Amino acid sequence: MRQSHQLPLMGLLLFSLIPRQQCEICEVSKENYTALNPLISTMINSKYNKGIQAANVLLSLRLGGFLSQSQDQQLTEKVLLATRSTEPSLTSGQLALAILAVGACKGPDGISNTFELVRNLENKFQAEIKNMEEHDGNPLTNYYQLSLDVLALCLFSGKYSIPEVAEIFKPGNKNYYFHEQFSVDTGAMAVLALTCVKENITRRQNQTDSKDTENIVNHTRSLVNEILSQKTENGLLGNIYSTGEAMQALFVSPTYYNKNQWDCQKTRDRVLAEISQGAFRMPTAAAQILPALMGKTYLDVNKDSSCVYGSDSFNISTQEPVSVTPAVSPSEIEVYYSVVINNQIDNTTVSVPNGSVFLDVMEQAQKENATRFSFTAEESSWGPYITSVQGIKANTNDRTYWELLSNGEPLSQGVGSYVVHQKDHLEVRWSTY
Ligand code: B12
Repeated sequence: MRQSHQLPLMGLLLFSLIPRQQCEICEVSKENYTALNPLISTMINSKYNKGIQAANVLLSLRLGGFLSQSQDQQLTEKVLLATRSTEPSLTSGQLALAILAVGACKGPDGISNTFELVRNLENKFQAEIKNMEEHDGNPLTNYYQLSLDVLALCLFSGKYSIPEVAEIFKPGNKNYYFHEQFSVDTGAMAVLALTCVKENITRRQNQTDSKDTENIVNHTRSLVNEILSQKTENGLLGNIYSTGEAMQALFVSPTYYNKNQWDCQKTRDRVLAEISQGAFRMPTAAAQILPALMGKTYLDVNKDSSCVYGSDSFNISTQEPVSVTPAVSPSEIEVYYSVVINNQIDNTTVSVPNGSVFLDVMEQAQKENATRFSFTAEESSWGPYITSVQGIKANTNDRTYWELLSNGEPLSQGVGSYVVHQKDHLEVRWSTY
């Protein structure tokens, strides 16, 4: 890390960078907490295929203080167990999430076991940077995970270089974009990470080059503006699944935008409406939206305070979210399915039971013709992720993946969640992001 000897000057500069305005957070009021019940029940009652998928959920429920002591213990053990398994090795972002979750507060034993994990994360973060140097700026994973890495290292006293962070997180870097479209989720996570780094510098009067600090501030401002530019008519920031983390980013950066640039209440009310429509049935989706609705952010992770526990008998709503499938429809539906690789197209028509998801269509097509429609999928925190089709594998070093579309439009859900409709034109397309 570079050293500066101009401490008095630095102090002045840093003082001028401290947020002057009180942060405006529009959390759901206590009387309306029942609106959050579907989220909490989705998370508490979910079955996890891989322990690490519980990290997001544990983090979210700990921030809200919704777990009983025994539920907390169970989830923590699950996450810790996953961090110890060597096969498959965790990605840097998975480990960072585990650190945030396990270290979010001190458990009943009064300790948070993150020391070893943080050392391990320092190495994984370096491996991401090395990969970028060797592969045209492409990390092993993505910038969302690099942001999680920096956030966890920053909150848990891990080692990272401030000049390196200032360099990596420059706005305009291709890793903030997929298909040239700004990724609000990624930008939001980067704002949280950069805000933590800046607060650390300020708190410690860290001997950092003032140019690096200034860069971090400017990067944050620019990312906040990009997030705000993705505001939609109905109040969402990006789409429904990026809105929670974008809200967190805007909560922690109130000095970078004017009050009239964001109607926080409108965003919150839209999200509440979507909860009742069943948009957050996936535990990860629920976990990512809950903190913001409680007025919390990942910067509220406090490794020094004891966990707050709720009661075991948390009143989980038994009311099911409104169903999205039409009430009257034939029991079998017909859909068109294509695999598109550059100019080569393989088409078929598949018959599946009404209410089927995209994955059912892919499985049916594969059953009917294994050569043209073979595929592989890996379980992830958002459900099954398509990793290869016809033996062609997605690769982060080349920024390639299998894109999902319906009627020519990219889907905002995965193959395990998207419910197909009669005569849908489904497509998996070999793409570069
Ligand atoms: C990076 C990213 C990608 C990269 C992944 C490759 C890479 N370079 O890492 C790319 C650009 C290829 C991608 C693709 C897709 N993505 Co994406 N992606 C993300 C992002 C920004 C971060 C994921 C991450 O690293 N998480 C942190 C780590 C620790 O968790 P993880 O579970 O181990 O992460 C892995 C999985 O999340 C997986 N993954 C990434 N996207 C998706 C989407 C789905 C549906 C699944 C099952 C898995 C998956 O890749 C990650 C790295 O291995 C998230 C944002 C978010 N809020 O989570 C969106 C997000 C998860 N993606 C989303 C979507 C919709 C997709 C696509 C379906 C888009 C499409 N129309 O094709 C495809 C997946 C298609 C497929 N093959 O199955 C949505 C999912 C919403 C939902 N309800 O299901 C999110 C939330 C973005 C959003 N706000 O809409 N994605």
